[in-house]
Amino acid sequence: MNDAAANARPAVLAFDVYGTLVDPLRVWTRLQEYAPDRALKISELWRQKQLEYSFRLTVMEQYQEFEWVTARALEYALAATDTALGATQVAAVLAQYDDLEPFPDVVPGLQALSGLGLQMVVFSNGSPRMLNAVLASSGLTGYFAEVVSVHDVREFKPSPRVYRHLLSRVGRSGREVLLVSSNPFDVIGSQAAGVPAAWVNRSGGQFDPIAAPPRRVVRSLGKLAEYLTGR
Ligand code: LAC
Repeated sequence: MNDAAANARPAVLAFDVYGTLVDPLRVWTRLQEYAPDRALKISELWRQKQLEYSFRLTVMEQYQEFEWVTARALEYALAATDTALGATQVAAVLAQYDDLEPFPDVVPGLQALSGLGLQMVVFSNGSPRMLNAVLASSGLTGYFAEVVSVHDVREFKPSPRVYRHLLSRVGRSGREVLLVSSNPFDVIGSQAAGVPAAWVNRSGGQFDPIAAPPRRVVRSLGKLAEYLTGR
């Protein structure tokens, strides 16, 4: 893509959810009640295994809903840290996945982005039920015209099929859409499938060196709004 195309204002912004709009590591607050000495370790391992299982199931062509993947990843994280929780506690921890907090820049950022007149959609590995629940509990539902789930194609990010599904759902070509994600694997997958991406790098994290870093790197959604308005 040449610079003019890369810098053109997109017609659609497609937002990743977990790690971009809401913080999945916040599950540790509930875990803290049950396993205070290792709550953060469990939540990090949980997230890591959740993604690993989604990648592996896609490569094996053995899709399962993200809810199932999330439950199996928690099972692993608890066993790996020698944490024994009862069925009610496990259910309470899993339920917290429907009740995650937005990052502090998300609401002001979405407000600023809403003023730009672009279509805004959600695009996530989450099942439609999970996405509707987490968007409602975090108060974000109203910002988005559509909720696009990979569930429709029964593969997870970063399969190119899911990015093509996004394009077909919004009825646009790749260069008219901008993926907004904090997850480097998502940014790389999107760009590989011909959909430009902006990387929301809140913490100054590292990009994966298996692809060139994106030119659009922002610290917050507010900075993305400034970038898109050329400020
Ligand atoms: C999602 C994962 C990648 O929301 O965070 O799709």
